[in-house]
Amino acid sequence: MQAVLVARAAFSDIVDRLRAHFEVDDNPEDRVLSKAELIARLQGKAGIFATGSERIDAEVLAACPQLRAVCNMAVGYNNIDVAACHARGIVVTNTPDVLTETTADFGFALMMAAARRIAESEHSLRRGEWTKWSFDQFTGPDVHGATLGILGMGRIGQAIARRGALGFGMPVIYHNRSRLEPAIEQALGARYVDKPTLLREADHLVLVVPYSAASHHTIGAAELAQMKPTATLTNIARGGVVDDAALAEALKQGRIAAAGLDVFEGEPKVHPGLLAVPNVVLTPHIASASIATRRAMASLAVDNLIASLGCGPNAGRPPTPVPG
Ligand code: 8YV
Repeated sequence: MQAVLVARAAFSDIVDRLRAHFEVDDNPEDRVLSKAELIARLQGKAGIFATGSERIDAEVLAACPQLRAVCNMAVGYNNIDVAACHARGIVVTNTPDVLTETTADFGFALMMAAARRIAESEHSLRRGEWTKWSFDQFTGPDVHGATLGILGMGRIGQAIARRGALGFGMPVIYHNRSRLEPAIEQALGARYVDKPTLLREADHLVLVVPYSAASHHTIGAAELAQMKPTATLTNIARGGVVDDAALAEALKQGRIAAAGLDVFEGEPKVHPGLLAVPNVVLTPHIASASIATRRAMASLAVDNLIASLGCGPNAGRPPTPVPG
């Protein structure tokens, strides 16, 4: 029987489906595995159910020659050296689609929380600072009718565009590696613009681009300087897409109004400059964390692992492989 590693303790009823096909090391103590521990635990394993946090790089692959499948419970796969996996004939899978709407909900919520100062005002209330109503207390920019800017117009970007255009009457502008089909643009009411225009015109800018060397620090000091001082920035993409130090400084100086961040460079550590400013809403990478969606992601990762290792009804045809 082939053996697999479930890198973090996931829903036991879903992980149990693996036991029909494999010997399962399900990391019951739910330890976050260091690279050395990951390599040690992967010895003799044909596959891994990864969570997006484990770095599966050339060093890990070289040390784990029996590995045949790397199945991420995440739509992003920047934790995996896909080219190195494919060069060794290792199948890589991710979990697209099942998290799109939930993640878009959260991105929108984070944008609204930043604009309407929900976390900042709640913290103030808890500190006992609400002594009287005042006309300008915690005022912020409107969301409805404001221009929604989206950087990265994949599935999640489009789901955010739909929310903004249809629910909140927002003109939508976007920038993406490739332009959408005119029919899709029309259905979303979204206008393609270049990046400088996006930065200049967005009232609320939401980042949904995958992380890669090319998207590293896509938003840094120079880009923040081009944004409106009344604008908000929301990052539900990946830490590293934004230069967190530059953003902390821009928020401190009031160069933009506010930010909503679910992802951070070096998470779970958060840049101290971000922790020190009030005009940012910080959440611990939970954009996909609805109960139903996390279960759907785990289930798809399990289906991928079973099929990638030649078992089950879809043997050899995992539902959502990462293309080469
Ligand atoms: C996950 C994510 O929660 O899907 C992704 O790319 O960032 C999140 O939905 C995280 O990667 C852990 O699986």
